[in-house]
Amino acid sequence: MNDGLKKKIEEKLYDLGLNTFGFMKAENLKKASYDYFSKRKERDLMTSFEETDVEKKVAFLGEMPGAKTILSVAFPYVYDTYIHSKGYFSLYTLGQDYHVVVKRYLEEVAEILREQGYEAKVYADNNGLPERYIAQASFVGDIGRNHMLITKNYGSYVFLGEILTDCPMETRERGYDHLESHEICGSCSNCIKACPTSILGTEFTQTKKCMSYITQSKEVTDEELLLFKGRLFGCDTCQRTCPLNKGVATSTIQAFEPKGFMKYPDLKALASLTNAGFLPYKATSSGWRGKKLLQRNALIELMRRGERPEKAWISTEYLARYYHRLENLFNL
Ligand code: B12
Ligand code: SF4
Ligand code: SF4
Repeated sequence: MNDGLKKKIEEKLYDLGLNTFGFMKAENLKKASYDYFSKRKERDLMTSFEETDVEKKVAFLGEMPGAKTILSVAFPYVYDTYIHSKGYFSLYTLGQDYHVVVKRYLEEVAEILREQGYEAKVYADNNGLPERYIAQASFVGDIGRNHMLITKNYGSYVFLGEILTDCPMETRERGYDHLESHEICGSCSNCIKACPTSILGTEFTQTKKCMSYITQSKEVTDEELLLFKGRLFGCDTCQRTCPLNKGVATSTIQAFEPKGFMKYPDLKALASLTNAGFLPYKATSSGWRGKKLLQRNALIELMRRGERPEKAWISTEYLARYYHRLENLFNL
């Protein structure tokens, strides 16, 4: 085992201001994943978002055949939980794009392993790893009834990132037998009651009914348009209502500091975005779905408030379609 190297990695993480992390054996993840996904398939719980062939689904570990250890790290992102009453972006989108930020931090740590001749790959979100499971297995936190990974220090307001390496290290880990009991929640059911589309309370299989997914979808139904209720991108309802998020520590990661235009969005500026005007939004975690989605979502909020957008803003056929549907829906 590489106790010295592990200590060096831990020190580096603390130096970077990251104090919530854990290690698990790659082999244990492979076994648990195969077992877990086979059971989900048997129970017909696989979603259309997922690879349904279990062999292919666990192939992520094939990316590094000699992988020995996975490091899971939580990145706190919330500065404060302020909400703008005239349309708001979800808290996770307010700063610089987390895919870029998390990878940048983890690359610094991975370098320590590479310098010693080990392989090290970094991951953040857009990958096949079951990131929440890895984090709970390596004691980074517990999974609540809202399906979020909840840490002691920062509650659920954390992003997750990982390093996969062929360096063997001492680990402290657990299985998943206890997962569905959500012990961390006690008798609370706030999130189940608060969820606008009532999808909590069972295994999270109705992912397409999650408002986070809906606000990021290019096409939505009239019924869904009525559920936006101020949301411009993402949904925080099941986290805002969670008592385990009260009084938690805030982020010190500067890149996640909320940008003014995200914290206090100007709906008119958003609805009439030009390509150049979109660039600052593109650099945040709300950018990846493109300009027209942000314009469409601003239009929804403006018209929900009874305001008529200027004709010049309805610059594409896509926006015109939504404009006419919203006119009818809100009787404008
Ligand atoms: C697809 C996706 C979505 C989809 C579907 C979500 C879903 N639950 O499946 C949508 C768009 C709806 C979404 C929404 C959000 N997401 Co998202 N999403 C993902 C993504 C890319 C894949 C998730 C996935 O594979 N789901 C399939 C199911 C099976 O897994 P799961 O819910 O993640 O975790 C369950 C399993 O671990 C399971 N489990 C139980 N036992 C076992 C045993 C084994 C062996 C295994 C493998 C699993 C397992 O229990 C867990 C809880 O239900 C992950 C990144 C990643 N690679 O993991 C981010 C991720 C889960 N999302 C994240 C975030 C921040 C969000 C939002 C909060 C964003 C927002 N504010 O709008 C919401 C939260 C909604 C919610 N209550 O879960 C973070 C979560 C951080 C955290 N603290 O938990 C992640 C980890 C991204 C990241 N790197 O930070 N997301
Ligand atoms: S993010 Fe919103 S819609 Fe999705 S589960 Fe949580 S409360 Fe429900
Ligand atoms: S709101 Fe209550 S039930 Fe939901 S995750 Fe938080 S503690 Fe658990």
